[in-house]
Amino acid sequence: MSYINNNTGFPAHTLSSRSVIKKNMYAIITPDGLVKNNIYGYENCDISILSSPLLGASFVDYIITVKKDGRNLCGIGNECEEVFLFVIEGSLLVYNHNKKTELTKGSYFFSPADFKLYFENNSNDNAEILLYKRKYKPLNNLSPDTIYGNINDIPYSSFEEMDNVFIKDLLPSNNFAYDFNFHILMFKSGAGHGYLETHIQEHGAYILSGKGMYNLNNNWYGVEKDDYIFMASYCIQGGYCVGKDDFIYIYSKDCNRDAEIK
Ligand code: UGY
Ligand code: MN
Repeated sequence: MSYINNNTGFPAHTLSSRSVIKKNMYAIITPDGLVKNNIYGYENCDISILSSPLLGASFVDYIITVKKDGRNLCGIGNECEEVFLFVIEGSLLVYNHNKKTELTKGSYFFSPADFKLYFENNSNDNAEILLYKRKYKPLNNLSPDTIYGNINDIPYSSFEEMDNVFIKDLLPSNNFAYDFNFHILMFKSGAGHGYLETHIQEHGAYILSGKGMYNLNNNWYGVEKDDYIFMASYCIQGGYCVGKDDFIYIYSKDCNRDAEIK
């Protein structure tokens, strides 16, 4: 039950949750249980914070319902923080000092550090967005460009040579100006990872379609559309598509930087 799925009030059953929180390792955050946060600069928006440093992430993810006339004109991000916005449902005018565009379902906008990102919902319908921000890790004098696009315009490539798992890269890969990427991973019915991954990179993943069985640090969980998964550095991870529908999620992954000695 939650504001986000219009399911509030007296429960029909005893209280329960599919969410699982293992701070500093992984979390499954389901729509049931989300609560609203008030954040300065956001008008007519319902905001829930998903990953954050308090959970063990180096980044912050938000799920935001931008209602009619909803907007952020104060700007998101600063000279050190880069921002990535993905439209799950609806449409939204999004801009920084460099580029401006109307985003529709499946569209995304990357705004580098130094620029603030602004948005306005000028439509009559709600827009549902996933917002990600992180501290940019500069390298030499490289600087990434503002980028926008739509996942439907990016072709799938086979994932690790499998013919039933596919991937899309939303930002340029093999370009050291960028220190993270967003990807779409799609599993056909019955398909799964070839192995359980163990890696230094973190992920925040939002399930766009279907159902899966997902392994997080050697524990199996059922997950489904609109669930969110946080995977910390070195969290063992992988899964299978369960059921008829393709299992698809969008996820962030840091990249192109060496590990630091503190
Ligand atoms: O790119 C990745 O690391 C991705 N395959 N991880 C994941 O799906 N959990
Ligand atoms: Mn991974």
